[in-house]
Amino acid sequence: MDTRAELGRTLVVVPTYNECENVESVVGRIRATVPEADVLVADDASPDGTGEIAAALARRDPQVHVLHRPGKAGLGAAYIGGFTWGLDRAYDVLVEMDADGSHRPEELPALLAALRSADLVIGSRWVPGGRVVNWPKSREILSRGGNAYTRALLRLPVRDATGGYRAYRATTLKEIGLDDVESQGYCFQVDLTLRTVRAGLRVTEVPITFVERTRGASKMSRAIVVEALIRVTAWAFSYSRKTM
Ligand SMILES: Nc1nc2c(ncn2[C@@H]2O[C@H](COP(=O)(O)OP(=O)(O)O)[C@@H](O)[C@H]2O)c(=O)[nH]1
Ligand SMILES: [Mg+2]
Repeated sequence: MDTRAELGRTLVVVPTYNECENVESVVGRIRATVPEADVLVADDASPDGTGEIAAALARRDPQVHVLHRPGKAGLGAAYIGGFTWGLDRAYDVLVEMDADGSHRPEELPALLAALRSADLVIGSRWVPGGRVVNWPKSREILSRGGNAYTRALLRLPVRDATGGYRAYRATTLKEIGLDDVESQGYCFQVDLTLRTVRAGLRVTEVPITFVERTRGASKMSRAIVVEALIRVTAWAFSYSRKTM
């Protein structure tokens, strides 16, 4: 499907930290599935050489780019860097996609199709039709529980506010503003969802099949979970004070 006519130019931002076994495969799958879209690998100076592999891919393909960042600064900072790079170059659609194969590039056309009548599309594990493959029960409980807590406290009309497979219109990112976003892991996703909803913009969830990585290691940590818990709770209280 050619999305250019209605949506304009698309940039898929893929953050990487030690994804040497995954980066070539995910970039190849994106390019094969959505050939009109450009790809930006946002690498935090991965010690395993991911940045150099991405640079070699970029030399072979003018639609692949690399943002070499100085060191590991978290997922949120990598996305802000990637989005800023894309907005500076006048892309109309900015996509978030993990490098580890969890977010299947083959599902990107469905996200982009939904963006025609939305300002943010979230690839969702927790709407009917969404699934998770190869997750231990503990990760599922954490994600479902975290999302239930977030939805209840922040009154977000979204089932998968922590999901990181997303398509934003450039206009959405400009309107919500990225300069003062400090949150990192899952919290980054909730932060941008909250900003989009509070700006009165349209958020749509599209069911996805999330496939846990088979190569490389997860960077999820206790600190990322604790950060999300603290910030979500703090946002709920600061907002209710403001609206009282
Ligand atoms: N640039 C950058 N990418 C990161 C960082 N932390 C995680 N990532 C990437 O973000 C994506 C999701 O991370 P992952 O470890 O799979 O988290 P999980 O899916 O929650 O277990 C992967 O593509 C990672 O390589 C970071 O600090 N910097
Ligand atoms: Mg992952």
